[in-house]
Amino acid sequence: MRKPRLGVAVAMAAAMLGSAGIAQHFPADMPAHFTPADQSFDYVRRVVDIPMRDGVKLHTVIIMKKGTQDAPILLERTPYDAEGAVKDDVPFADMAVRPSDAMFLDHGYIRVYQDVRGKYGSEGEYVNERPLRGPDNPTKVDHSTDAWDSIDWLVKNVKQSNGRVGMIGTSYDGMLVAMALVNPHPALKAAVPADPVINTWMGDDDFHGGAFRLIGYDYYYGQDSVKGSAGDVWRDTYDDYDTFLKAGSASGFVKSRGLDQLGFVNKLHDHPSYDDFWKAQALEDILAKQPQTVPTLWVAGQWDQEDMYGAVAAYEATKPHDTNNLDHLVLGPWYHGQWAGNGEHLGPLDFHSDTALWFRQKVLLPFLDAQLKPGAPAADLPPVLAYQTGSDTWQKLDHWPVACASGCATAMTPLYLHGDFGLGFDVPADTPADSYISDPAKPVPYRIRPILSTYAEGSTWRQWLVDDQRPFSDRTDVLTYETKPLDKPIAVSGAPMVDLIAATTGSDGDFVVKLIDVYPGEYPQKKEMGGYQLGVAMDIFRGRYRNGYSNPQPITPDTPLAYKFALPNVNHVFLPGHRIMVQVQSSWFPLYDRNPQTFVPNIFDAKPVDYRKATITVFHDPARASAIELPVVPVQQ
Ligand code: PG9
Repeated sequence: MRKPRLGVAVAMAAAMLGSAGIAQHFPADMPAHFTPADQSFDYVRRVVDIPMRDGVKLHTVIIMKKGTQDAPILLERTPYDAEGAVKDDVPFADMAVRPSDAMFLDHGYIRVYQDVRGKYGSEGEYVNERPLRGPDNPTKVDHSTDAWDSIDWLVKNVKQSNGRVGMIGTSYDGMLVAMALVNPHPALKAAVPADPVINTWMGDDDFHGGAFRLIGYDYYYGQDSVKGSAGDVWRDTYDDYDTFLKAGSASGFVKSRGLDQLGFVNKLHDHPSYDDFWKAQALEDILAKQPQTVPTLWVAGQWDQEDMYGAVAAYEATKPHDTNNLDHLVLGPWYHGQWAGNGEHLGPLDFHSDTALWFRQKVLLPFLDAQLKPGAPAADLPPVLAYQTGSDTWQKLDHWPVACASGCATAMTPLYLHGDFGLGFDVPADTPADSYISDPAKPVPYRIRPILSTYAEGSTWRQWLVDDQRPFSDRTDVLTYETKPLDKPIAVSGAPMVDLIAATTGSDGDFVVKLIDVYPGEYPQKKEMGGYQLGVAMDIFRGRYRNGYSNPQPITPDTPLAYKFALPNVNHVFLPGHRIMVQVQSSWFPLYDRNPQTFVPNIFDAKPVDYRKATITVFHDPARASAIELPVVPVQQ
């Protein structure tokens, strides 16, 4: 081979050295795996992939303080990122986890977080709220078996464990606790389902009174379109009132954003009524058929804007079969999940102490210690611990509800709508009915506009249930009734029942009824609360379901008909000088989809032509008395 010229030779040599030559001289600054030097940290963090019975491995993070021995495990299963729940780059356990979890680590617990199938680090398929095995789930696995397999592995493989496991979680995670109570592992000794999703059709996240909660679409997009989190569905208007009005029906919104690629979004559309699909999953019914073996603390928030139904419904369903008094209910003055945060305030309400911290230290921890630490004292816990809003006191109760229509020691007390927009405990005189026009083109907003998307920065979603209802009380499409100022306190403990006699010119329609505590016009204790209209219990009912949630039927136009439905549970005292108010309206947008007010088979698919104005008439004469049945109870001094 002939020798190349010098210049060419230099160029060839440089090319031959190529990237290998550079790599030798410039090693990468980034190691393949960085291992933090964490020897001085006061905790141990371990990440494991736990095999389930079908071979799928679930990603699990275990954290405990160094020196932890013979300790109980507190397990949380979640679709919201187990690794994200435990930082790995801070030196102290108390900084590595949420403050509410730090308490457990400080008290010698082993805290475990696990990604559910198909989310974040876990293998397998993600099915939203995967139903328990049965008609809606023909496979061999569900969240009950996954909890069982995980607990089994943990007690056998975490050498610091004392063999006793508790489960805790809020919302979706609370639902996972409730599911683990179905055929529970013998090592599961305590359960804390907090604000759990128990029946998403009957009053938790997706439907209330048969009306569909449009705001769930951000959640399903965020959770179900990717393995991690996708964030919010895109918007081209700042105000969600405009966004959803522009989209038309729920299906209009779904199609405009491509959400029909998501399995659960389609299931919602295909099952608008309370059919066998939902009935088979109703956790309160499933649990009521289970022998109750695990001490359970159901935690509910009076102003839970997401899952206000679940905890109380599950407690009420299981309690009659709970011969060993294993079940307890705590009802706090909280928004969704606030029990784990700061409980001094909610919106403008000031509780004068941290109700959530008190609950965690004085109720939750003693309850778990008693079940999970052999030798710990029994917790002094009544069947029901309910915060009474209005008086701002905790009350120990023997049962829940205290008053109800049947089966309670105390019966309900009707509070009647009167003429001249009055409200009182007497049967109304023969007064003419009141009417309003409900226009689907101008639905009543559920919050003051602009309404930011639910989880957007700056959104007041968490506290909206305590928003001042005054801006709505004088709308011409809202009927507002109120008592005179009270001369003595009136305490309510249970679920108020709406008993409305109304007619509409349409063939379908919604009724939103709000039970409100009106503060005195001047309120020296807190000036800005003067005249405040505080929603105590508010909900919606879709008229097509007046003969049953499985039986949608058109409304006969222009005919007085009875609309009966339950409002959320309350434990409240209306104080002297306050008034009780009831507001009635026919939309609550865009929290709930608009009722077209023309009967169509599936409201998700309503066409523009179906949305029509209707005149609604509410009656209050002796033969057609409309009332809110209140669970009035003696005032505790
Ligand atoms: N309430 C939330 C949820 C929304 C939709 C479906 C399931 C759960 C949650 O906080 O988990």
